[in-house]
Amino acid sequence: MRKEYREEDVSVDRNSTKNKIVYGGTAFMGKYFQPEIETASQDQIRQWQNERLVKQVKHVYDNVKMYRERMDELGVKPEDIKGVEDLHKLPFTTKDDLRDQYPYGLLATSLDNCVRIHSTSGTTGRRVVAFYTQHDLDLWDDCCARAIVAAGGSEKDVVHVCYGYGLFTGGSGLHGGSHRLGALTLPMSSGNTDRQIQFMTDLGSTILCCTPSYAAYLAESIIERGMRDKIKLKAGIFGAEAWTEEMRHDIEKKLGIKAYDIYGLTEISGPGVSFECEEQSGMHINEDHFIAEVIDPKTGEVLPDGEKGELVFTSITKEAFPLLRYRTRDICILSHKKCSCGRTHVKMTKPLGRSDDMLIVKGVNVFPSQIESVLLNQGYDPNYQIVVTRKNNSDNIKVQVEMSDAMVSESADQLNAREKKLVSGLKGMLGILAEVNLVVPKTITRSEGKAVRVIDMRNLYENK
Ligand code: DLL
Repeated sequence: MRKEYREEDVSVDRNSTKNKIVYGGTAFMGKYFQPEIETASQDQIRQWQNERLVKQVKHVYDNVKMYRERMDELGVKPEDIKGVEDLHKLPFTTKDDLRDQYPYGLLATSLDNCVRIHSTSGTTGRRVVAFYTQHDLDLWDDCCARAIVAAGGSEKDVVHVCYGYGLFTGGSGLHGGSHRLGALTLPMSSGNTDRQIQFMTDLGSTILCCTPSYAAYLAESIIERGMRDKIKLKAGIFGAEAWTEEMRHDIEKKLGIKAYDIYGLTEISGPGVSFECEEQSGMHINEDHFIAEVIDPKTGEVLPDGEKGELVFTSITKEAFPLLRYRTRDICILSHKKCSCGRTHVKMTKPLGRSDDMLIVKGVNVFPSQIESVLLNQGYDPNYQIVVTRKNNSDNIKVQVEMSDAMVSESADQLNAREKKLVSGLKGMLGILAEVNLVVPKTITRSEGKAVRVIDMRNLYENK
């Protein structure tokens, strides 16, 4: 049934990606990975979106009970959706929906057709899992290949991927994009900085893919080891967490490269939902696969271009895990202004904040509620504060927890043991190491309104 997408997909000949990409008689020599898509007229993009949305809505209505029920409740039938102008009639999807439907509730195809699963970091009881058919992976690879080419990449490059591999989408996403492009791919995964630098110098890595904080750390380590003139890097593709322009300039200067942003989320596929081009001002959203809206997070009202609000995506080509109007909680601004790179797809700003309380610490998504559940499970009251700092480009998370009155009289050994137990509980829940300090009762300032649970001292989001 999903064959239609394959026939109508506008894509370059898969076998020709080792060759020059020729468009309109001009050899772009890799300026775009899929020029006919990336530079299509906005009318053409709208037409693809209309056609694909109509099919997608029917697909989810026929195959996903939750969407069928939601649409029935709203009195919307698939036939009512004739194109993007009807998008607002469809229900939103939230992360809670994904948790509630864990694991198979939102699967829109038979499990036999799926070839891959990814999952978001964080381990609150029910995780968020996303499924992919081979076709979904192919389209995701295309998106990441577009990002690599936009960063100046070609089949001649050595793409050093040190995003984590595994359930996290970072490693597999950029890896797939690099393969699709025909570049030489170094599947390094994260960690082991000495080995990263050794491979980078021995094998002449030219494009670095990792989180911006790891890129900054690598840059420092390379300089410390006196290896700066041994590396051949020319570009970096950094994302998965917020980073500032200052950080970009710092990394660019230290490594002598151009640093490009890349955005994405597991629920929608992974990295490559949008990516930066040579202008380095905003990320082009792959609109042939994802329809983007910006809404007022409080009212759900759709906002016009240029207004700041919560980013919402509808995936229009996904087979296995298609989401309608998924609320990302990322605060952004969209712009259809002409871009000097020639790409026509709408641009989003870097995320300017979140409309929920999710933190990204050491690349891992952390919700204060996860921390709270560990504390409560170990018999503490919910009087705590989370302090996040960044030193030498490395994140540190500290949780201050109030003792009960009875605990105050315990010995230092007993309290140490308590702290250790909390550290290990948090490691199990979050997957990262958090420092824990037990503090005397009533130390943590009580709030008259919403409790201030998180003090994030990193200032990651620029004020716009
Ligand atoms: O972080 C996917 C990814 C991997 C993107 C590698 C880019 C590079 P999740 O773990 O599901 O997926 O986290 C998604 O991370 O909603 C944003 O809040 C944040 N995020 C992702 N990219 C950026 C970015 C991956 N470039 C969540 N700038 C998203 C700021 C980002 N925040």
